[in-house]
Amino acid sequence: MTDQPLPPNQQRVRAGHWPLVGERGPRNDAAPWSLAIAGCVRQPKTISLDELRAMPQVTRRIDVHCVTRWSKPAMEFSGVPLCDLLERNTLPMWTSEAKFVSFVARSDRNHSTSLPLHETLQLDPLIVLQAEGQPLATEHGGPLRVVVPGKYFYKSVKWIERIELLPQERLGYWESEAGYHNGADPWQEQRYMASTLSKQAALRVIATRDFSQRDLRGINAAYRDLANLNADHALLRDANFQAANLQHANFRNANLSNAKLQSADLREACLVDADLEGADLSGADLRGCDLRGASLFGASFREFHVDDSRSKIAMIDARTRIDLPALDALVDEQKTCMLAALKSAQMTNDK
Ligand SMILES: Nc1nc2c(c(=O)[nH]1)N[C@H]1C(S)=C(S)[C@@H](COP(=O)(O)O)O[C@H]1N2
Ligand SMILES: [Mo]
Repeated sequence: MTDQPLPPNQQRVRAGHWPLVGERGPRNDAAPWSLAIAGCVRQPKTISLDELRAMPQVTRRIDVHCVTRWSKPAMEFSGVPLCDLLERNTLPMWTSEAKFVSFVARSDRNHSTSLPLHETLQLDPLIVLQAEGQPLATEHGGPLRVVVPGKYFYKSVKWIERIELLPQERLGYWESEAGYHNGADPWQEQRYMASTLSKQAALRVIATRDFSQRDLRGINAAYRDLANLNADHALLRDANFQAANLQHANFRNANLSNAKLQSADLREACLVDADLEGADLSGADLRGCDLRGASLFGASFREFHVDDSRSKIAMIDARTRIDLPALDALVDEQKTCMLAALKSAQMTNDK
């Protein structure tokens, strides 16, 4: 099972490692846990946690693929199949108006996501109570979460409290707030919505070299000269900076998750406190670059899926600043390569 190929541009996390993404805990609420099924149903129902625990449990191995490019294949989850709760095999509990399913969390922002009903029935999500043989940890959605096979993990809501059947689509939190693709198919790389920025608008803002505070998701700035760019607090998720000149650029606190920075020239650039989750920095020039406080889950510094001898590796020197503990967020092969690069940079310095 572990030899199966991963979806494009995903990387396997270290064994025993399960990254924490998004909200860290449920809403503070003394009420006992339960799951409500409501909306276009013949009869709304609420199932208590104890009732869920008493129902027949199934154990399944499900591949987890996060949009920020880490994967954890064949995780073992146990719980109750949603289709059992929806009584698919007896008299379905939904009415003919039901076309979509919205999953709502018991969390401060009422985090949610949704799927078309027909896809939900095909994918048969699991209402999970246990992961890897243990009760589900609170930060991973315990005591109960949804796990939807075959979709990026943002379709799997932690601390599920309510499942609503709807006649119309109601976009979820990441899909409406952050431009995540509503399809979420990892095999088709449906990560983000296409950028809404026109090419002309992109060129205009590139000419100003001031991206600070702006929402420029998905902007295409590949090969551009953006030396001294100010991108402080900019929203640059999924942006393309391949081979761009970004010398002395300021990306402090910028969101660069899944940005393409392959072979970018980031000499003396500031990436302090930037979100680099899933960013691709392979072959980037990071000499004198400051990455302290940057979040690096799923980031890469070296090309993968190519033979070792020719893979492009980020360039660093003794002035590159990076928190060693932050490297723990990298997958094994990336961490090893960065540690080796840091060590040899240090040795050059010592001479
Ligand atoms: N309630 C809630 N569920 C959520 C999220 C969230 O922020 N809040 N984030 C989603 C995303 S983007 C991912 S990748 C997974 C992460 O689950 P984990 O922290 O258990 O790895 O949860 C998903 N479900
Ligand atoms: Mo995610």
